[in-house]
Amino acid sequence: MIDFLTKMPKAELHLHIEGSLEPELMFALAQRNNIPLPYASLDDVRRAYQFENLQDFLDIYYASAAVLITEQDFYDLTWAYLEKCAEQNVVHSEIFFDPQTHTQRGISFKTVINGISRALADGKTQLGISSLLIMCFLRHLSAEEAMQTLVEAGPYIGQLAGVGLDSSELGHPPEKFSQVFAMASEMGLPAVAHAGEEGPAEYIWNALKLLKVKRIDHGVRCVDDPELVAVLRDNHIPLTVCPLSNTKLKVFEQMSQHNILELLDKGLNVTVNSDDPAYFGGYVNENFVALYQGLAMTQAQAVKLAQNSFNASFLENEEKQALL
Ligand code: ES4
Ligand code: ZN
Repeated sequence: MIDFLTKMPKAELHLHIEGSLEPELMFALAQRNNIPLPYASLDDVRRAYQFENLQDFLDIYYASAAVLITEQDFYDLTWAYLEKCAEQNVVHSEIFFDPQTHTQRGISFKTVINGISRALADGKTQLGISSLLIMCFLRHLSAEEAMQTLVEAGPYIGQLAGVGLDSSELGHPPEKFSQVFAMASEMGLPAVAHAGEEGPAEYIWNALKLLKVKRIDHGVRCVDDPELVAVLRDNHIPLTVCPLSNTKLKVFEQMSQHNILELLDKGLNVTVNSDDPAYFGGYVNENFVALYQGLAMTQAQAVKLAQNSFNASFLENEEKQALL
């Protein structure tokens, strides 16, 4: 089964590129750029990566991003992720990046996007991996700052496939960003948003109604509202679910309690994704293996989840066919 899961072609739709920064690369970049780290060893890092909730994780995740300075750093980060994709037969990836994490500390938008984009272009030619880039706004920052970021992205709009919304969910509901998402839509960018990870089903409703999102990232709390589940199902709104992330951040105490297969049974278009693989214990394949080991996922369910990942992608139909 594990061999089957590895070989099965998959798409990933929920991956924060900053969350793919492995401790080894973090140490190497810290040294290259002369940035102090709060860790003396890899063991120290492992001890630090024990989270009680989303905010515990985010504090460490933003601090670690401080080692990313040059365009080459963003290239190296992205390339390392693409090499993992190649190993795991992830043939298409829709990648989030958080420009504000970097512009806030004086790194230019151009440095960030050029480094990531150059690696993605090489990923296509050298590894045969197709990819799209989704720019996320940090919801703990203001709507004005998100709007400024969207304006800054203007010259690079051809390199973007959409916009997203991430970071601390509770207290930062979708409606805070209604204007920003309306502007993005006018610019021709489709939207996704994290909703219903720690936040209530109401945030999923408002992401749909007010932000007009095409997909919900996480969305596992939709089960609290049967009417919402019906709307998600009838409108074929995909959920990009991240099983290892959810157990590491205690959205579910244990994998055996995760509701992804229940959502699949209800007819929802759910997909399996890694979120922040360097922090949560693995890439897409490790997530599939965890569902097999923790939830007794069958081969047929795995195939369905992988098919969903292509169907839920922003690829055109002909592009999807070419990958299958
Ligand atoms: C994130 Cl797991 C998660 N949730 C919300 N925002 C994020 N950014 C990176 N990982
Ligand atoms: Zn996420």
